[in-house]
Amino acid sequence: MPIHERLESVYAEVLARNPGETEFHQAVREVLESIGPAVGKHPQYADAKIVSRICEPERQIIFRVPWEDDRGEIHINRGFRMEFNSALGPYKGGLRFHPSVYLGIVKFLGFEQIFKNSLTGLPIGGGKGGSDFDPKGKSDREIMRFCQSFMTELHRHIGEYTDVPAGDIGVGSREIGYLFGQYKRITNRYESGVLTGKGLIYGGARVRTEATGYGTAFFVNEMLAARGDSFAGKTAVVSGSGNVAIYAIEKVHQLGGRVVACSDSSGYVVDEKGIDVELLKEIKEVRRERISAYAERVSHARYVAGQQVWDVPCDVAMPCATQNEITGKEAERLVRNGCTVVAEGANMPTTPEGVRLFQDAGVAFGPGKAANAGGVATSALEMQQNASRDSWSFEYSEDRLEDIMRDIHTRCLETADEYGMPGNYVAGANIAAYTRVADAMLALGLI
Ligand code: NDP
Ligand code: 2IT
Repeated sequence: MPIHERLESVYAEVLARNPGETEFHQAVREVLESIGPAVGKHPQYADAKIVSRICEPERQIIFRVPWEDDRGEIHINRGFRMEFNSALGPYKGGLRFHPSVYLGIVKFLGFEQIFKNSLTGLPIGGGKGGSDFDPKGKSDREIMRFCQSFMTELHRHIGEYTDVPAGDIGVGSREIGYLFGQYKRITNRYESGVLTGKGLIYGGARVRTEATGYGTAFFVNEMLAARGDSFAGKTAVVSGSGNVAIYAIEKVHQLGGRVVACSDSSGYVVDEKGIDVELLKEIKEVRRERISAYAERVSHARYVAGQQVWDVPCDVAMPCATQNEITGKEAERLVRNGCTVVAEGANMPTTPEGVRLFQDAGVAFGPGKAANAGGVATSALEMQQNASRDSWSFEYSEDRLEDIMRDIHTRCLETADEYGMPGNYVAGANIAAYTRVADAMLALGLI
């Protein structure tokens, strides 16, 4: 889709200001292509240069993270925090530890987060951070020392009313624990609301661990219901086998579907009887092994090394690993194999060509900023519980999550209808999210 003519110069400026940051360009382009109809309808936004302002982060923090490994050797990593937009609330978004992290990835993730957080309807702005640190193969002590060094700099930039990080790729409850411990030590404050995704014993919230995956499955359930269908008898394929993937699989099974394959960056496993989630948790969360270990333990399962999981036929595809994992080639294969619903548990896992192929083929396509918003939404619920020093039950928290996902789904479809693009979840999500942020920015004046 072309960019609305009034937004062409904004995109040119983003390219010029952020050279080489291809993932950021991609994320901005997708939003600019979608919000064209809103530009004509709301001239007040253009007059206030809202889109240009949204594309420029409020604050970008880059810092050195020195740490010592178990042999006493010193390593230097780079840390980032992108405080992108705080019109709706404190900056909110995860931290990613992965060797591929650089400015372009942190910016794309921070930019996406503004819109995702807006869609939740909750009072959270957009931010993201991380490091090019590779947690794979590191000992527990090394992870702890890295997290302590990372927080030694980050602490001065965050706070429960300022910026509230959480997990993302390579950052789970273990890392959040070490980060929180160091924040508490440096500031001498038990400020629970400064981080989310905490362990239950020190201020965490029930369902936060499960929230992103569960939320994505709830979103698919709504997409199916909107087509008069359900999970009953459906097969699904999930990429990844980390936090989002594991709990997406668990909830798909609870909703009556069957996940027949999942993966990691080395390959994928197929289990036609349905992935055994308890075994998957044992392998990935407790033992931190590779996905190939699943096929070693389950005699009827098979492991395929070095290939993408999208070769496996399915009704529903849920990419839950990383950006750009479904290109045109994978999208074509999924469509050819009969896939009718795709929902992104990961952030931007489908390339623009992939999205176009799905939409042209009539596949229901749920973009990440809508489908995976359950994680950050439950983080906002964690902040709410921390602020009131309360702790909700699992059932109540899960009901809240399901309601939020249903509301996001409805908002996407209603907005797509209102702007003349029925069934287009991408347009619906982007326009609904954008107008909420834009209205808040207008109300707050030129800041
Ligand atoms: P985890 O670190 O728990 O798991 C990541 C999974 O994806 C692993 O199986 C990993 O395999 C695989 N993966 C990561 N990078 C690559 C890569 N470059 N190529 C192939 N496979 C890869 O992360 P999460 O489950 O938390 O995050 C997954 C996705 O979901 C990300 O896009 C994240 O931004 C998004 N997300 C996460 C949320 C959360 O609450 N955690 C919320 C919303 C979105 P391997 O172990 O081999 O690296
Ligand atoms: O991409 C995401 O939404 C996350 N990694 C979760 C962010 C959060 O603050 O819970």
